[in-house]
Amino acid sequence: KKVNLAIVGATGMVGRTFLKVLEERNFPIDNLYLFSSSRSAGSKVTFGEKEYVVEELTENSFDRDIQIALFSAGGEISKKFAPIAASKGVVVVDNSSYWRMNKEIPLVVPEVNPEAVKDHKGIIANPNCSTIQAVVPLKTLHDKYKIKRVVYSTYQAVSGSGVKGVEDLEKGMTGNPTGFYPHQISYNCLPHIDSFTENGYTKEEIKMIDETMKIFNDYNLKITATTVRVPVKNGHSESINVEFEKQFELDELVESLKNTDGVVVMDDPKNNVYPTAVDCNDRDEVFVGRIRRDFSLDSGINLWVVADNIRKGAATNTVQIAELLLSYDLV
Ligand code: 11C
Repeated sequence: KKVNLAIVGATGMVGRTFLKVLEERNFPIDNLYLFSSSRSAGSKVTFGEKEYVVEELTENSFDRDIQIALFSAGGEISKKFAPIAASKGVVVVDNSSYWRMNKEIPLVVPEVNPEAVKDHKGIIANPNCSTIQAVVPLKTLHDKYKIKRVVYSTYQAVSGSGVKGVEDLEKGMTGNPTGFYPHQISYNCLPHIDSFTENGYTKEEIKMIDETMKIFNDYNLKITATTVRVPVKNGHSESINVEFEKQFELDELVESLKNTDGVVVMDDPKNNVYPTAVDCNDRDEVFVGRIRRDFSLDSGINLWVVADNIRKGAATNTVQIAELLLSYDLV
């Protein structure tokens, strides 16, 4: 079965990666429609053998036979246009943060809670990149040992801010920062991703906490987070400290991570083997290393988790959700 598919935000960093991932995975597309703001409308994009002209997104864009739309054009666009598309029978898979915590909207990581897509009412949300890469390995551990508490500390690449973040880092390296970040990002670390909230946490930290609970459908989890922007071009790294209710054998725990869909264990410290952002660039899996017992806890571990935030953290996960729609016969 082939579908007519639309991409909203087709010229952005994630939008372009949607096209790459769709092509690589041979997603069954009949007609493809590409939308952007008026600024990028008219640009030409090649997909497969064909060249497509990007159209300006308008309220009438979905007045045609489209089954699935992948959105990655920011929260305001999703807020306005996802319901318009859904009202016309399109299933929207939305990469923005706008719909994620809405009770009516499934928030899906295919390796973790694929069945949640079945509850969709026209919009499905793709989680934040830093949440996605965390929950893929944590799911196995939660199922086996029941997680009590998680401490997230992240080291996030500038590509998470889009092209402007990458530009500020690259220009900053040659002494000409653009001032996109509130402080110099080159040769620096900023404990500040997204805006600050009343309680002193940033929105990125709150997203990691709230989205993890929603994806696991477990609101008893105790989670805290510190999210940090680092001068890495692409690929988010995370130190994750986990406390369990049950006891575990480390060998068994590592084995179960090795057997987890979408996870690659890279853990051989004697030979300097552990994942790094540079090695994980352009990969779809979540890489886990430095797996070790936390001796300060009754039952707990530390993990180092790395993934390509534009692929598994955004484009690939969104395309995988679209694949679920097809495999469950929901479009
Ligand atoms: C970052 N996680 O690395 C952000 C980017 O909620 O979709 C994605 C923001 C979001 O800056």
